[in-house]
Amino acid sequence: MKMKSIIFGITGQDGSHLADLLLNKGYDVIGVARRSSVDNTQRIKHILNHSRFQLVEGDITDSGSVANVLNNYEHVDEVYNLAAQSHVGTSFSQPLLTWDITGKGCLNILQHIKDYMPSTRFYQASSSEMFGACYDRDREGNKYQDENTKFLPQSPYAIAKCAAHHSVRLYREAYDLHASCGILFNHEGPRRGDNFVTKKVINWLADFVHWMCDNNVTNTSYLESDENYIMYNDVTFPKLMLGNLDSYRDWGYAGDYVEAMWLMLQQDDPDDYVICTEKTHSIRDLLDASFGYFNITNWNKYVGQDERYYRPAEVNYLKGKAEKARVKLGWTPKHDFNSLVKLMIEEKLNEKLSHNDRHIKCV
Ligand code: NAP
Ligand code: G4F
Repeated sequence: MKMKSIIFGITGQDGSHLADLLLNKGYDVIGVARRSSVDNTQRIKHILNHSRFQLVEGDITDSGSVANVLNNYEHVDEVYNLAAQSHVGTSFSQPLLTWDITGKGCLNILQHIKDYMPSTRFYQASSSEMFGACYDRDREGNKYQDENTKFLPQSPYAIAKCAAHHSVRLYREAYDLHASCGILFNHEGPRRGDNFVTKKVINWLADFVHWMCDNNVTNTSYLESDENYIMYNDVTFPKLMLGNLDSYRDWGYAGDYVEAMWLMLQQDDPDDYVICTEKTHSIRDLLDASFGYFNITNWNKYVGQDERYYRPAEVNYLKGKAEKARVKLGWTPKHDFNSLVKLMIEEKLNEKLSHNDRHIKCV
């Protein structure tokens, strides 16, 4: 029998990858997108006309809207809640909005499932941000987080995610719902939002190498820099401005991680799983790897730091342990950090080439 799924957060990075995966598996997919004054379907353009895909309007902060969407379909097998105000920095300037979307939004969906569709399986997008300042140590003294690590959230975003996470656990235990949480560590890719650090660095680099080409800069040693700009003769290019360079993240590829979401809902019993690569890298490592792709070793000359990009509280160290997912789901990531950076750079360069029909000959 054909499977039917509903994805909240369809227009986001993960929503688009999950839709690709489910359509490939033969599912009917209903994607829920909120009303927007501009087109927000960039990441799902390629499936908009798919015969088994349907896009509907809905907002998870509005319980009536959630009910309208869910009531419209019979025999829904799986509901995935990927919708969130997902930017940690933004959650400090918009904490209440973040709470409404990222925390309460999940409860709006859960409550409806409990009351009207209790046999539908539910996935919640939990986050490694929930660990915040907490980690455990293995026998060798190495820090890690897994399903047993305590939560000590360091942002309004993480607090909202903890509330949603505990709501799912409670509804699973109290009402016997098949509801699972994926505690996903950072995952990226070409569809990543522009204001997350990986994509920000790679977008800037692609523009920078094009600027060098356009100005016939054949050797970076000809470049000068001041606090804000990179200079070549009388032309300038703005430096890459970042915040904290000393935090560590466990970065994986989004395309690999949506497979784990689906696997969680195929298990007989619902549960929570950490999904990660088990490797960690600092923002400095990210700069080494991405500038290194273009053989630029001294990125310090091109990168500045700006207070605006620091957060009032930081998560300094994330490195997961995915043993449970490996053993129970049979899940392992296919991409590592270096292949992820390469993939993101090459996709970005291809995109620029197809837009501008230009060649990067000087790097
Ligand atoms: P994303 O690109 O920011 O996508 C978030 C999605 O939520 C977008 O489709 C957005 O719509 C939608 N949304 C926001 N507010 C909404 C509302 N009120 N009603 C309905 N939809 C709304 O995030 P992502 O990277 O795909 O992440 C997916 C989920 O996993 C999120 O819950 C995120 O917090 C969580 N997560 C992500 C990571 C990661 O590293 N990517 C790690 C752990 C957990 P618009 O397009 O209109 O903004
Ligand atoms: O790329 P980020 O904004 O991701 P962050 O804060 O780790 O959150 C992402 O991963 C979470 C999972 O752990 C998700 F739940 C969440 O939804 C999101 O997808 O920042 C990564 C690190 C931070 O330490 C930040 O302070 O990079 C640092 N950073 C330094 N300069 C910067 C910048 N981050 C951003 N966004 N922009 C900067 O200029």
